[in-house]
Amino acid sequence: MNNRLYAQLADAWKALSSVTSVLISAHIDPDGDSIGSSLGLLHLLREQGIKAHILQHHPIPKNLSFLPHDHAFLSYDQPDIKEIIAGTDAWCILDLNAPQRLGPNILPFFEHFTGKVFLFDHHVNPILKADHSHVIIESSSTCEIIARMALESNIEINAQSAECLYTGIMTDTGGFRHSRTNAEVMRLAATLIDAGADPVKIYDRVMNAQSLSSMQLLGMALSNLTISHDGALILMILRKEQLVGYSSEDLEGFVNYTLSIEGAKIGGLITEWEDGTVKMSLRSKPTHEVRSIAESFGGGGHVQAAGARVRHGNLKEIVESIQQLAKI
Ligand SMILES: [Mn+2]
Repeated sequence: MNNRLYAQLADAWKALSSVTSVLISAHIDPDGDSIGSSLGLLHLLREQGIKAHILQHHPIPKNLSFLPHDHAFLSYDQPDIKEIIAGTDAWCILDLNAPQRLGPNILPFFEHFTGKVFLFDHHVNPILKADHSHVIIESSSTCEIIARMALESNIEINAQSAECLYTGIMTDTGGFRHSRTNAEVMRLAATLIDAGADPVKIYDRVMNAQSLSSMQLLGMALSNLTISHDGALILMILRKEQLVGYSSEDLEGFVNYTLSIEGAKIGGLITEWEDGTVKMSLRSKPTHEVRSIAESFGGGGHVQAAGARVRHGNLKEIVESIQQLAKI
């Protein structure tokens, strides 16, 4: 571990723990790391007698609501929110690199905030301006940064905080499987387990939370894959009669299965909805790209993860176009 990377965090904690009230926000579409780091930091601050609350665009997802969060969340539409923010000394922004990622319900408050801003993140190219910026791209997760800040500052990590921080490290490393998984991360996870995080319970609550109907729909989708280009392009297609009674929330994560098939380079989930909209969610291996395909349908995204929605689209024609546009 490069200790120099994390030694600076003791100064951040010193500055942060000298205030009386802190607001914490992370990115829209919350995940294990954004929720885990927000709650992990909240419990560290509250242990020190500092007032701390979380303000975010979306509510806590169902599979993370087991994490201790009593009186943690404020609502952006509660009548006294402006006064609360005006009385806050420091705003900690976690797990995001651009202010827009706070979401439209939070951004206007943030733009008018006059207190100190702290940024803790592990994404590249931070464009959010902060008084105290701690962007450590070598970190597995923002939860790792918060945990190391506590350890560098000789602050005891209480059981509530440990449970939240372990959760984000687990989810951002794909269950200790992705590239940032190393001996140091495993040692940190062990430290959090010693502090009270239960790895078996956390995995079960976070990962085994799919609804039965969602799993049944996945089964149907997997048994009807459309395969072309010698197995390099794999499309999961769901027609409107197959989607009766389902919403796009039920399809969370489906597209990832297309790339887990041996030989797949580009994968996609193409769905046709009752109102005539055809949606596509595309993924590729690092050797390939899908953004240009999404852009040709008026969508966009990242090089390896992009999407588009076509109003009044013809499913058959759209599938054929994707097969022609895919650069394999
Ligand atoms: Mn993260």
